[in-house]
Amino acid sequence: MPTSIARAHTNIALVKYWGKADTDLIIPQTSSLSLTLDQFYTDTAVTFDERLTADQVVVNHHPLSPAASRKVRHVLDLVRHQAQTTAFAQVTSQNHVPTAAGLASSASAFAALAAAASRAAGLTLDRTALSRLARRGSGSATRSIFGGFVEWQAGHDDATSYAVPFQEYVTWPIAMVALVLDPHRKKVSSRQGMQASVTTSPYYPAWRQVVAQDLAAIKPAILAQDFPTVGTILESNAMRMHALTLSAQPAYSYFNGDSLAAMQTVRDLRAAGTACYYTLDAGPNVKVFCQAADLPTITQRFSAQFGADRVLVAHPGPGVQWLSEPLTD
Ligand code: 2P0
Repeated sequence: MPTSIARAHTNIALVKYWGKADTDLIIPQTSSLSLTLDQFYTDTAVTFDERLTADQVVVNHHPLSPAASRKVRHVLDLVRHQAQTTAFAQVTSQNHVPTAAGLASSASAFAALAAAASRAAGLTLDRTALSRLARRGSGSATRSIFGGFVEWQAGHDDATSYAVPFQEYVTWPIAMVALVLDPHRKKVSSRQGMQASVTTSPYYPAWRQVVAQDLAAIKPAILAQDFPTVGTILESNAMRMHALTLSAQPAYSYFNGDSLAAMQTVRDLRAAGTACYYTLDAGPNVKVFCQAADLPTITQRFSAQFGADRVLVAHPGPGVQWLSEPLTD
């Protein structure tokens, strides 16, 4: 069967997904809203081949063990079921998320896998179906099918839980500065962490209300390009998500000392008149939401604090696309 190659970009949640209602189908407790980023992406090539005796998954030139490729094989099984084939697949993936960045690649990885694997198996899925398929690999991948501002509508079952574009083509001159504060793998995976928060944090019911309010408030602010309102919402939403880690039993945290220092620098920049706001995911790396005109001030400040090689700049990026060229490094 022919090889299909797809590219998908990472996304940063402005209103976070932190908890599942269904852990098998990856149905979230709440909806969420993200911005797809242009700088960080994954290219994935998939070929189904009757001669293979098992799925073979190679990421950044390294073959994955069967244990490490479990989530990938789960998505391949779903594709095989839909396409009514039993052929195993060769999957070759290149992450163009800077290797030491410690930025989440599961969103781009599973979105690219869903697009490449479905087409390689002869399926023609629309973007809603692709979003549902990507969701079965990793929740945040649901949103990376689309570009720009994207809402993952929680739904209540497999058919109703998928992402929709909120504003796919972004003309607003905004940027996201990613600070690489720790390149290592996180100790508590998102999957473990969010489940611990759902089952043990007494604040979880309040989080559901926070998300509903933040989604309702951030959407008109995005459309109005109201930078302080969007920034204020995304910063407080991130802090309230992280309150679910500190309030779990046992408590855990994704912050390190540099995360706290970077947050303080954002507050200092704001106090000095440069509007910018921070957000963090399930790791210590801080992302700073800013206006493009302020990039020189902001990148200089963080380069002085952490080193220029730890300061990466991204802008709004596109949705999933298929490529005709073979993968390159
Ligand atoms: C998000 N994160 O909305 C949130 C905010 C991290 C913090 O989605 O278990 O890798 O595969 O569904 O998508 C990261 O969790 O978790 C995540 P699974 P995922 O982007």
